[in-house]
Amino acid sequence: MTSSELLYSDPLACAAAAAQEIITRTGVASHDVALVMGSGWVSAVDALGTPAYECNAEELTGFLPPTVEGHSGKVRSYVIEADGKKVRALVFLGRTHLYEGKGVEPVVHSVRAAVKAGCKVIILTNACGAINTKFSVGQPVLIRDHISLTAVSPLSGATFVDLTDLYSKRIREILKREDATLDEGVYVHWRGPTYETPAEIHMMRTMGGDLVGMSTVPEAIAAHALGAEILGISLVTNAAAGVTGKKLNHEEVIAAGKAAADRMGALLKGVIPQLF
Ligand code: 8IG
Repeated sequence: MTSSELLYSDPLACAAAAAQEIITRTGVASHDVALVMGSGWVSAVDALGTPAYECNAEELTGFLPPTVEGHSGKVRSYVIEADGKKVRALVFLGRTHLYEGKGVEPVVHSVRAAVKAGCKVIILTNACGAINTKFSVGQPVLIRDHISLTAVSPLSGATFVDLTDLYSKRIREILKREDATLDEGVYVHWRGPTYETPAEIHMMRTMGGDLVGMSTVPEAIAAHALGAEILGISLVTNAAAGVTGKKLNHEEVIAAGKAAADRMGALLKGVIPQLF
């Protein structure tokens, strides 16, 4: 069976195989935390120092080659030391999205592999549009909760998973203690690859959505279902459709992300050891 066939026929076995490869290649029996770096967040990992290990994600079982600009498709292992603690961090530079049309399995494969490789905390970062006008471009926002508008779940079968504390309140409080300027919001998951119409943004605002993007939600659900604690951080890179009257442009979105990434990298580095 090819690695891609295994991904679709037995996704958890595929994740376990990838985890074993990560353990063997890094020589780290158990990582503590995984970070998934979305658009614009890739440079935030510079704050984590020099990686102890790096490979191309596609060398590992079940990982697809990257397709989106700003997503480099690397897997790295870092040692983060602070307060006398030594934390092992697994970092995924880039992710697979639902809009790529390959189904949900490749979207959640990295976080499943991370949990199987020992990670107890999964940090999901993304770039998003702001529905709520209190958020400005370049602002990082903690995800407090989500609304899924894709009708897609990474889970199937009679597994009725509780999502009342999906985005860990414990972790959000630690981040807000470290940086009192951090605000929180409800993230709406939109399949894409189209951005929303202004009418759809109006609908999302009416529903209670603050932020909108095309990632994070399936990964949060899949990792939580395997027992991990989740932190989601969205970097606002544009006002959502119809909010300013301007059209949305992917290049602008990438540029706005880079500007704020350094600050977030330093924040994450300081906070990660406190989570354990
Ligand atoms: I960055 O305005 C980014 N990603 N759906 N809408 C959706 N995804 C996004 C947006 C946006 N901005």
